[in-house]
Amino acid sequence: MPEILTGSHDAGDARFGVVVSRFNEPVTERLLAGALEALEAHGVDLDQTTVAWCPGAVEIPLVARKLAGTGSYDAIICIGAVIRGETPHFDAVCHAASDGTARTALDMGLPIIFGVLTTDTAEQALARSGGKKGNKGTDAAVAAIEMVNLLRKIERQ
Ligand code: INI
Repeated sequence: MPEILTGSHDAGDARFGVVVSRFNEPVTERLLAGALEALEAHGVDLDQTTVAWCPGAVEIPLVARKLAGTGSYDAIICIGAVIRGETPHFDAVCHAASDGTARTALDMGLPIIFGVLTTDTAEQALARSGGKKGNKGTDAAVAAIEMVNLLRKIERQ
């Protein structure tokens, strides 16, 4: 029988940093609210949580890297909203945000969770930030908790 490793959704004593961008703030503040609610619901003490606001999605990876470098967090949750309809350089912004967060995770050996919406329209972004299609901020927070627990299990092997 193979050994199966999974990460639970019980946050325990884990500490989280959240990077959130101001661009499309009506959306990102809803994503942030979803993330913080989920962290609290899974046992995180929000007094031990840091939220860092940055200008746009392009800036998220550097802020995530700086937070990760402090050694104070078990995972970093990145929150942003890139909307194609309002973004001539949509692809460039999306790539900078997604490649940068992925590289930061590998470089720092820490879960850096990509809770950045990339949608064609503002309506789609609102639907995914606490509307009909759920809340990507909530999903990102739950993924962060799961990853912390999975990596802890692997490190204990
Ligand atoms: N940043 C976003 O987070 N979302 C967007 O939709 C967006 N648009 O539309 O351009 C956006 N641009 C700003 C970018 O992230 C940087 O802040 C800016 O280029 C300065 O580096």
